[in-house]
Amino acid sequence: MKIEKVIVRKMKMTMKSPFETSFMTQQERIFLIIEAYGEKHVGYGECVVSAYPYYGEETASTAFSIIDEFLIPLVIGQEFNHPDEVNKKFARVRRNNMAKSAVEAAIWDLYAKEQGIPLAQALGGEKKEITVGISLGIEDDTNVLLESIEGYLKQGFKKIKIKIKPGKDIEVLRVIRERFGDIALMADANSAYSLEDLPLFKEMDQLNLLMIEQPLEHDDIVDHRKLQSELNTPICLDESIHSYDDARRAIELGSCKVINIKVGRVGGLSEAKKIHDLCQQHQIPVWCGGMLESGIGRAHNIAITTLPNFIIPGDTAPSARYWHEDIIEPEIVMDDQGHIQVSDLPGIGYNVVQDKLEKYTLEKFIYEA
Ligand code: OSB
Ligand code: MG
Repeated sequence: MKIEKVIVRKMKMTMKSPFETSFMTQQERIFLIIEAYGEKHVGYGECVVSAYPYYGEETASTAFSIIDEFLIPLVIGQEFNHPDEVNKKFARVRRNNMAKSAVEAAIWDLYAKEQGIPLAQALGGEKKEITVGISLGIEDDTNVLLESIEGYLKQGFKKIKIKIKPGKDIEVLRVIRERFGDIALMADANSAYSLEDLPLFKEMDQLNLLMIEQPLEHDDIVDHRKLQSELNTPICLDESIHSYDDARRAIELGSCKVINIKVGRVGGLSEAKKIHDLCQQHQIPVWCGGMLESGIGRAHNIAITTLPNFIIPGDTAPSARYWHEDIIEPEIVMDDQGHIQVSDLPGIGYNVVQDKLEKYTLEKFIYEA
């Protein structure tokens, strides 16, 4: 497979409603879409950045700069037998995982299309459908959150994840437990706490949560180990895991019992698969996290979730939860049991609608071999 041409688009899409986390509120999504052209097909990848370096250090501008200056020169005009080779080529560039992942994902899609097989199959996945939950932002009024949880449970979502921050945590979780009983419930702190909050986590430990996601610092695995040793509730790491070796070290230390695999955060599908396999060997269940993606990133998430150790419902909710209109066709839909069917069409398995892609494109850059 030769990469004949690459197009990078700076995109802007506005979500139906604002999404509040412990680090910011966002409604406008600024991100990148990559198109990788072979002789006959085009593969798509999404760079799951935002305009701000508040979740991780990358932004749409830094990712564009790394892709433009360093990553495209490593792939343009090059011949690849398999997308795993892209991951190896990019290894010399330190970090910048969301930038790497976007280019690599486009090449994975191109590869699967050239093979005439679904991306899920190219990755070694066997599930025909995946099961998903929903990630809900912080609400000023807890009643608003309760009403929306009620609606999402009726729609069929199999896991409720709420965002927490200091002052908006234990009480909210308690009220949800009281109202909805034994639902699959978890909390994501996005690094808003420290070990000094141990008494708070001890209380949370009484609520039978599925897990607590990334309670402590974004780059920590030592304090998380201390916290995990004090709790029965599994700790799930998100921000702290950027690579196979990060996952290996966190598992070795006992810093978590679950890992959230985000393709962008770990630098691509090849690395995500390696982390999946490692976790499977160590009986660490994984699930696929989300970054408020458009349909393109969402399709990649569905494909990786077909691997067998993605046991816990992920954050890949259907298109309509985020967008008035998505840029793919058909949109991603979920049945009333929280299932999304895996497409059996080649590559990501969804058509990218050209006029919608153009409609949300702020700037477009073309690279030719
Ligand atoms: O920590 O998982 C996170 C969204 C943006 C940045 C970080 C996170 C999230 C989510 C939303 O939880 C997941 C989604 O619905 O895509
Ligand atoms: Mg998270």
